[in-house]
Amino acid sequence: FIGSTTFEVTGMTCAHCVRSVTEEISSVAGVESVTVDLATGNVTATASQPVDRADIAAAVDEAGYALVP
Ligand code: 9UX
Repeated sequence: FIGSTTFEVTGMTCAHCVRSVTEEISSVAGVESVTVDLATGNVTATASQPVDRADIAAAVDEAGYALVP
């Protein structure tokens, strides 16, 4: 994706979860900002260069959570 995209992430239950997911996704090359809504699991990421969705999924997995397909 490029621009702004919203993903759904399951398993986040606290502010530490939000921090972990935010940091992992932020480390993906090309990602410029990450916003997480804990209540809904919605994660909005922005990128100014193409980012592969699979890299986001891998980052979410690395943090210990799951990206809804
Ligand atoms: Mo958010 Mo935890 O936990 O073990 S980081 S519930």
